[in-house]
Amino acid sequence: MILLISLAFLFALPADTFGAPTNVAPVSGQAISLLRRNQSPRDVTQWGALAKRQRDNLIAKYGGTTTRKRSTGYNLIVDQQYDSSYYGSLAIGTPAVSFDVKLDTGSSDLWLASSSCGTSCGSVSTYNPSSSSTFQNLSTPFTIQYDSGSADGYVAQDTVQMAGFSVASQGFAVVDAVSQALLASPVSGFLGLAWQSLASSGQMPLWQILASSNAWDSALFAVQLTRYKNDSTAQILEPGGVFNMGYTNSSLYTGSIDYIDIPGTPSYWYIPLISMTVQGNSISIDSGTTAVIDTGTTNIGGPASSVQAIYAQIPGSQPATGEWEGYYSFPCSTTVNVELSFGGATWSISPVDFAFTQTSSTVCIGAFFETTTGTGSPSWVIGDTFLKNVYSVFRYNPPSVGFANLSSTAIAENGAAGTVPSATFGAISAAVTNTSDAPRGHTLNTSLSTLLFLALSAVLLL
Ligand SMILES: *[C@@H]1O[C@H](CO)[C@@H](O)[C@H](O)[C@H]1NC(C)=O
Ligand SMILES: *[C@@H]1O[C@H](CO)[C@@H](O)[C@H](O)[C@H]1NC(C)=O
Ligand SMILES: *[C@@H]1O[C@H](CO)[C@@H](O)[C@H](O)[C@H]1NC(C)=O
Ligand SMILES: *[C@@H]1O[C@H](CO)[C@@H](O)[C@H](O)[C@H]1NC(C)=O
Ligand SMILES: *[C@@H]1O[C@H](CO)[C@@H](O)[C@H](O)[C@H]1NC(C)=O
Ligand SMILES: CC(=O)N[C@H]1CO[C@H](CO)[C@@H](O)[C@@H]1O
Repeated sequence: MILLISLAFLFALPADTFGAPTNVAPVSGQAISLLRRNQSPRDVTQWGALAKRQRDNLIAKYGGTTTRKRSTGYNLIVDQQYDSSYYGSLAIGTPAVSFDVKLDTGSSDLWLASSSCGTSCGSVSTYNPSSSSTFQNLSTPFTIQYDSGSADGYVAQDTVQMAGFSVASQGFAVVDAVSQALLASPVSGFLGLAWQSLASSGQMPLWQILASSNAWDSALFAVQLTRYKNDSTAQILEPGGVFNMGYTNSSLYTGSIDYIDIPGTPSYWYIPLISMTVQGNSISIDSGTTAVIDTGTTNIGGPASSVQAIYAQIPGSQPATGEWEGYYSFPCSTTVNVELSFGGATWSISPVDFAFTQTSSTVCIGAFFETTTGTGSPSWVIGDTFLKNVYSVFRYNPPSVGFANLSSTAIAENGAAGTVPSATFGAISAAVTNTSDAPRGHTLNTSLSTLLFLALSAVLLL
């Protein structure tokens, strides 16, 4: 979700827009080793494995021989409320407790609702600092303002695990208050997947620690998002695709990945927006226009003049009113084809995704809405409306965003009844310690102190 941009309707979708739920059948191959959301202390074997890997990492880092250094992992995503939002899961603390978190490439903070958050956090599962032996309070205030609400609390560190990776002393925020309905159960917080420079907490994001510390085979992550909005049997929660960490899964895309570099200092994942056509006709895009690629935004926001030009290509469309201000209505009988280019290949948006929702049997609301961003910020926000149509790759170095066509395997997962993944975290395949901001908040400078800290951790775990 984009910081400080107006998008009021994320959770305003009527739950019954797309039809009544029915039973779904389990699909095989969806499960990875699962631990449910309650307290999940690891057994001795797991601790031993962790200790061994920490030793291996240590040896690798300081020049010895090692069996394994880099790795990959994946987390199954959940599609919440007919493509409105997509979440994954991670585990935090010692003993580790898992939580569902919104996967948001449009922001950079990890935060979780805390056990001291009152009614504003609703009934979601909460993080209890006093139950974690590895919790460290950095005691600095945290506040983040999104397009659709804000969250407040304080900055802390703890061990975070995701998809088989473990980061000791991961900076994150413990949230005591959320201003609006930012959290739709079962989501307990956000996992910001953009760059550290955008982090309200100042902390380096989990993905960036893993990428920069060479924990990953390839310093990138990738996302495939499913489409359920046009499945009349869809439930509130459906399988949402996958979050690949440290690799791309060639079963999920065809052809090559078309990478576009970020044209400046990375903050958001932003790339040039070069051209756009609607029903085959070009929409004028100012040169120098950039777009944020944002898994945390449902739709696509752009400058008013461009959005007007888009709907000018659709006979019978008009500005929508009331709570839909900024959006446009159009006749549902019109099949709208939009194509975008960021400088390389041209990508299409399915007409199904363009038709965001329906307000009557004949009136549809388009997914493109008018928005204004801050001076110097990218003027477009490209959300899930587009991202459901491609396999998206977010690369650390050079900083770039890549897209590829979805494979038939990936497309077959759209609207395919399946089992919703539970909050999960895998066995630890790589452990990373954020050494420059280790416990107690001071900087460990020399390699020696780093070495001692890591060695101590390994010994304590044995
Ligand atoms: C962490 O520090 C903040 C700011 O001093 C404080 O409000 C909060 O209660 C502390 N949390 C815990 C669990 O000690
Ligand atoms: C949903 O839309 C996609 C893309 O156009 C299409 O392939 C699929 O068949 C549709 N599913 C249903 C249930 O209409
Ligand atoms: C790649 O994707 C396919 C299709 O979803 C899946 O069966 C396979 O397990 C995935 N492989 C990895 C390594 O993620
Ligand atoms: C993606 O698929 C479309 C439709 O099949 C095709 O026209 C286009 O060339 C493909 N793009 C790339 C980059 O492979
Ligand atoms: C850390 O210590 C090393 C060697 O003692 C020194 O060369 C380096 O400049 C120090 N770095 C910082 C950031 O203080
Ligand atoms: C090695 C590493 O990832 N260091 C980071 C630890 O966390 C601090 C604060 O977020 C970052 O500034 C460091 O770069």
